[in-house]
Amino acid sequence: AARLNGKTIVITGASSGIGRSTAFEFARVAGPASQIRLVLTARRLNVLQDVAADLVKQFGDTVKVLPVALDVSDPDAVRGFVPSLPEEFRDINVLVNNAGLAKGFARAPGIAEADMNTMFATNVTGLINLTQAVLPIYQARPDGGHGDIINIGSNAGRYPYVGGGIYCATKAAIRSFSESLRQELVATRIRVIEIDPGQVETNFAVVRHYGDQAKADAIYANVDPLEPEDIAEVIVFAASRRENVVLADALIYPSHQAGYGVMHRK
Ligand code: NDP
Ligand code: 8X3
Repeated sequence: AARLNGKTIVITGASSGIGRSTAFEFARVAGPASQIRLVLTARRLNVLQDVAADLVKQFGDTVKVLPVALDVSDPDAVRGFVPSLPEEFRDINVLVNNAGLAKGFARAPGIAEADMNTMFATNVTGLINLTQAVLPIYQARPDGGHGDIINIGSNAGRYPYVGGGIYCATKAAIRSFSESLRQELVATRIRVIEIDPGQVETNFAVVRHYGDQAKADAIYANVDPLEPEDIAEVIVFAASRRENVVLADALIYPSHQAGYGVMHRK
């Protein structure tokens, strides 16, 4: 898509799952002459370097890829992120706020404070801090500003469930922040886009179960979940619309899901 030509795209949580797939989808849709720049961020730099190498292997060096270690839950790291970018990667056009996680299924009053803090610091304050770090770049452009903020929420942000008190609250907070931000920026060309996936098979369930692969596998047993590519396609579709088109909000389920617990099991 020519609309992506020359763009600099920052993806958080690009070492796995939806974020990783989104990097490949941007490269695929933009095409070989597009000269897009991808800034891939996550905590695990070595994994990002492997993703970058795979991208170059698949798409050649027409896609410029920069892996950067960034823990979004660390406000100082987020503050230092934009100034630390090499100049050719600093003129950001698209920010995909994808890094996020759930920890456990505990119910109050049994919710571990550390889990609560990790979820809020990553999913909410991390996302907001990075958005605030990037917005001035957008606002320096004509017409009040240009650029895309793409926030990955969840069906969990719309329909809270038992054992999801904190995770659901973080995703509801993203939804609320996205809505406010879109209103605050209405006089600009800055697009605020929220993508809310239902069940996607990624490393998400392993992380939620503190690394217990068997419990994670049970979540995806006898269902037909989305693949990360399915969400990546919608993210890149939203970013490659005509500038006056804002895909403000999308809820994406696999066909056998119609709510958190509303799941057809085979
Ligand atoms: P994965 O666990 O596969 O990927 C999560 C990514 O986030 C990893 O790249 C991880 O990288 C990164 N990450 C985690 N913590 C931090 C941090 N503090 N700083 C920077 N990066 C971090 O899961 P998904 O791809 O499924 O998750 C992506 C997003 O999609 C999340 O926001 C999740 O809430 C959301 N989502 C997922 C759904 C699902 O069913 N899978 C459904 C709805 C929404 P690293 O460990 O290297 O830092
Ligand atoms: C992750 C999806 O439904 O497991 O956001 O909370 S869910």
